[in-house]
Amino acid sequence: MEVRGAGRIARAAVTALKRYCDESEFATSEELYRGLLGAGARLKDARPTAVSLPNAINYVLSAAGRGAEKGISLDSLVASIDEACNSFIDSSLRAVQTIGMIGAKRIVDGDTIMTHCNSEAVTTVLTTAHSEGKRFNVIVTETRPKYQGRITASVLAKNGLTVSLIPDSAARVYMRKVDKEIVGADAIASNGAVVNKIGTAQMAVIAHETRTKFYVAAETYKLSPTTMLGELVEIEDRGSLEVVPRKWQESNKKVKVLNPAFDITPPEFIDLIITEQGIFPPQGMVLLMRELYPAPTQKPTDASAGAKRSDLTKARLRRNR
Ligand code: RI2
Repeated sequence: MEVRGAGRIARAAVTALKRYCDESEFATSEELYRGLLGAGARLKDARPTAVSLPNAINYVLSAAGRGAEKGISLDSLVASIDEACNSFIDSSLRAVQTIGMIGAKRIVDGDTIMTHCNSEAVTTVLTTAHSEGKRFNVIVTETRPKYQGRITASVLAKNGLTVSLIPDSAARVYMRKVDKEIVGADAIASNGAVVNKIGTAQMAVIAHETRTKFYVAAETYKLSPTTMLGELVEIEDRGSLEVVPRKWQESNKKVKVLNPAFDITPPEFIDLIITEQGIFPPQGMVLLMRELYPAPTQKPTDASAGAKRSDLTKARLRRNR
């Protein structure tokens, strides 16, 4: 939880792989590739829900795998891994900026926007709209138990936006005044369901009830290709001490404190998903996923070109294993 936000987690993992290659000593390219596979597996285990993490790691591993298969020298392999890492990071940062520009078009003067948790994609949409001269109000839910809403509120206020912070439990009271709810995503399933910070799904239900627009802002490397095979996204369960103090728990041993970190918003409660590739209804996710990822049973067709492309989203990423 030191690195927060699915996009930042992906970039941090890729940076770790780059350091692993640059700072470790290997005798041969095979040894480096084997080591990299192990490091990638450990990193993937760190946060099970954010699909951006395995997608980013697989992007680097597949570039390294192609080099290793060709039997290139150790120096060349290190160089190609560095190139893949830089390419991912650049594409990720560019994707967030593009989402900011596309999403800002959805905001109009006088809007009241609600958001939940802390999403870089969402804050970029809001700060971009503000920098374009639009004036609107933002309501941020505090996002228990880790209060990431405070980070969002603070970032937006420092950028000059008008912000209110409310308890999560007050969302229904304020939703009637809200024009658009915009949230981020940790993973998007092929049916358009969105996995995001716990509490998102209930915001979506309330938005639905009040006919408030519900938008998701997310980079396409948050698409989960294995959901095309019917696999479910694993929801991370976190410790009880994020919810209650140790002293309270010790004096209430019979109470089981539960702390799921994410929930799933079904596609019927989502109006639009804003990506760097454009805006889609949730039902369009499966088509986008088919375009960006190879069919589950088929080998990537242009995998060798993937690592060289500056636009990551145009590359055929190896599917998330
Ligand atoms: P960006 C965060 O999870 C939140 O759930 C947020 O909505 C989502 O990642 C996407 O954030 P966590 O990593 O990638 O804080 O848009 O557990 O920054």
